[in-house]
Amino acid sequence: MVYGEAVQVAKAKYPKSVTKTIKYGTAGFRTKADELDFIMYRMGLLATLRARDTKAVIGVMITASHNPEPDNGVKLIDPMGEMLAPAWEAHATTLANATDDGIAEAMATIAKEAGGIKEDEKALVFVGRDTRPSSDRLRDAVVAGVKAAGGEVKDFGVVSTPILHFVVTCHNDGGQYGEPTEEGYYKKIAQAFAKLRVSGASRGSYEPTILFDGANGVGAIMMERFIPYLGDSIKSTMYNKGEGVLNHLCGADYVKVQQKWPEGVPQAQNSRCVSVDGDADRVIYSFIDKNGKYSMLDGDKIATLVAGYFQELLKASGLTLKLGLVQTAYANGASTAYITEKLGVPVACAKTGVKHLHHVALQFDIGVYFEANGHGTVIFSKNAREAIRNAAQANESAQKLSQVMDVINETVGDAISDMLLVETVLHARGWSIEDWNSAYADLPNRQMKVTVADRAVITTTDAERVCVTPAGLQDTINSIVANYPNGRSFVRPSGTEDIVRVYAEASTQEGADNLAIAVGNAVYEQAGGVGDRPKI
Ligand code: G16
Repeated sequence: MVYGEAVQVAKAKYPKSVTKTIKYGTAGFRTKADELDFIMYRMGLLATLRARDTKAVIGVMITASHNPEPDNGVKLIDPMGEMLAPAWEAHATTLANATDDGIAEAMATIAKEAGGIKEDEKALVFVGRDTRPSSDRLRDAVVAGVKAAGGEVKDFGVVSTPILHFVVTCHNDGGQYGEPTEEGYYKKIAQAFAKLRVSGASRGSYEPTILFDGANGVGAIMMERFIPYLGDSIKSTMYNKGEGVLNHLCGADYVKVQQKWPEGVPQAQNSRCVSVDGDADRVIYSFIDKNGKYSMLDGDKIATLVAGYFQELLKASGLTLKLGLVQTAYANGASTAYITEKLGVPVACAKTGVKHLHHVALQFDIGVYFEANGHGTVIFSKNAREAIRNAAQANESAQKLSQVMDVINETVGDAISDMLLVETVLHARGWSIEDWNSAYADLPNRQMKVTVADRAVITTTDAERVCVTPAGLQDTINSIVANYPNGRSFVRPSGTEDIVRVYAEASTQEGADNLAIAVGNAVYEQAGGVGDRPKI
């Protein structure tokens, strides 16, 4: 039988262990690690089909990123480093939900719908994994899936998500974007970064020293390997290198959501602390000023810093390229006002998930896209790339733009490359982190999680800013928000955790906190809350 081996191996080694329907979410499949073996195996099968379909290498990253350590997950990477195409997300869901005996039929249907994928064509899949204890075992399941479908695997071992995206892209474009190895990634970015500070690493109020919070995950390992390539251009002191629990009381998600300094990092005044998440695709800055006041600089602050710098370089170079910024509903209202009113850069809003932001950013020549949680990058159209490279021969600002382009990992949000981009802009401006932070003041905000029996009962529209079901919930939210000056709030089901997220902002922190609690309780009451009532 066609794909018969896929069924046999599934039944013998990776039988389906979960009956509930599962869906390819914001960033692939994500749940408790011990429920994932059969899904990993099936994603190995699917990646092989996709590799044949595209006649290119496909990436499989085993990670649950910001989630707690006992969780795990899988994201598939398309040929040019993009997230898996939407039609294939649907195929992934179909294959994950098939019975063991139904695997062959599901694979045959996918092959047919994709226009006739041949069973015996070559297929190569690149696999990477984070540092979770379960990731090793789940890698074996992915490899078994690829092999059962007749494909081959190149295992990159423990690697960050953005590096896996980079090597997939470089392999598929014949090395144009860079050398398709982990070392190739370090070399390309470090060289571009060093060139931008040949005149000295210190400048004005800028000092090239950072505290690096590795979230006890793969980001710490990647950064430690990266440091020798960076030489004197930046001095990074490493914390949370793996001695503690992954993402626990540290890392980008903790710092952003809790608005707290990461544990394990000394509270040195006026030092830049850089926190990455569990697979190093998000970054958040924070610092404590000379008066002991703590501030956190998130993806909005990064996006506005970067967009402002690009605008300046574009103006100075005389290049007429369309620059734009893409945010989500989580973007702080003050950041959107700053970028549109003060900088005059157009802003678009997309649904949560970098795949959505990336898609919208394609409408600009230079598209800066960032989620407030620190996940994002900058992408350049072919036209922009050529115009910048051509102008770089005779124009200093265009040359800088060209070098900055090489510091950026365009394939996906990348904590380490984004950090070096931020450091580049701060250096160019001679700014301390305090100077950067003073560009605009965030509206006080609060995020909250609410547990409900079935988060699918919540559906949204208008880039997740309006709740459609359960009926009446949006009216309740509107009437609560009306009580808070500068109030704004929305709710949406998470695509990575089994919870509903609540976002609230208002003119005071007390207002934002109370708004979040009130809206959280409305969700609890109207959307089937379970367990404890929401609290901060
Ligand atoms: C993933 C996605 C992000 C998203 C985040 C939270 O991040 O890649 O785009 O913002 O999950 O998503 P949700 O609110 O749907 O749970 P990561 O870093 O965990 O892969």
